[in-house]
Amino acid sequence: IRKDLQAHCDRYNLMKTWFILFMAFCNGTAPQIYERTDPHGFVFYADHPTLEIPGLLYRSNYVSKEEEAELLALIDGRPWNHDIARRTQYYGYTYYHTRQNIETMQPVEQPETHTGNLEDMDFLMQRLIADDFFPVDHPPTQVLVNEYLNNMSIKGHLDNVDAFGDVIISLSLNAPAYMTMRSCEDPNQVMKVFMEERSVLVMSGDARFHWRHGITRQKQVYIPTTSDIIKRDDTYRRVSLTIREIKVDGTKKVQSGDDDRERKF
Ligand SMILES: O=C(O)CCC(=O)C(=O)O
Repeated sequence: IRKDLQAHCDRYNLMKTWFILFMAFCNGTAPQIYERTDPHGFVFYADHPTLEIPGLLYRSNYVSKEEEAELLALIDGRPWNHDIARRTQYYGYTYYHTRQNIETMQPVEQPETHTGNLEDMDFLMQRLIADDFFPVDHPPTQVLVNEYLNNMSIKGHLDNVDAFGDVIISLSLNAPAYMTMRSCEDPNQVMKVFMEERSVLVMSGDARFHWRHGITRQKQVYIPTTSDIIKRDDTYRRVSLTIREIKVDGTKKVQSGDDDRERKF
């Protein structure tokens, strides 16, 4: 009987081990994420322990849950553009997508309010200026809203230097994601930075001009603060606000003959 019991226990333990391994496989293994501090002393999380990207700042909980809900209600009450795979909206000035041969993305007239008024998000713009992220004489003049469902991505890119100012800010709403930062000079230098919902990621200096940023396709997002894993499945929805100063005179309308090798979608 003892032998039988022992065999039974061994079988049970083996099955338990396989079950744990199977669950770990299904959930994906947690990536190695490091707690870091940005140059202003604020904590951020990244998959590299030491790599420094000058000009990269992070603030968690930059907007409150109430403000997040208000922004989402405002956005969801406005029409979406369906020109590309993910839905988008513009507040303030529209950017002429120089490499996109899509007419609706390159209106002949510059409409000041393509989707919505930037004034509707004024509290946020004023906060970003008060916190010195944008200089007073170069305030943000455009917000591009991107909606990422499932495991939608945005290819690594530099924002057009002729069209946009020196600071690019991404505010995450509703769900987190990782921003992949890759050095233009040395593409082997790469770091994924965690963007929690309600946080802002600020890119200026090198981070804006010498590092590409993008969001890679991922089936899940690891939350370093809780060790939870969020699935990027049909339930996932991240809405981001890309906040920038648009240099209206610097934008370039599409020319026939422009190629689209640098397009970012
Ligand atoms: O969704 C984001 O956080 C990034 C969006 C972005 O890079 C862009 O709109 O150019």
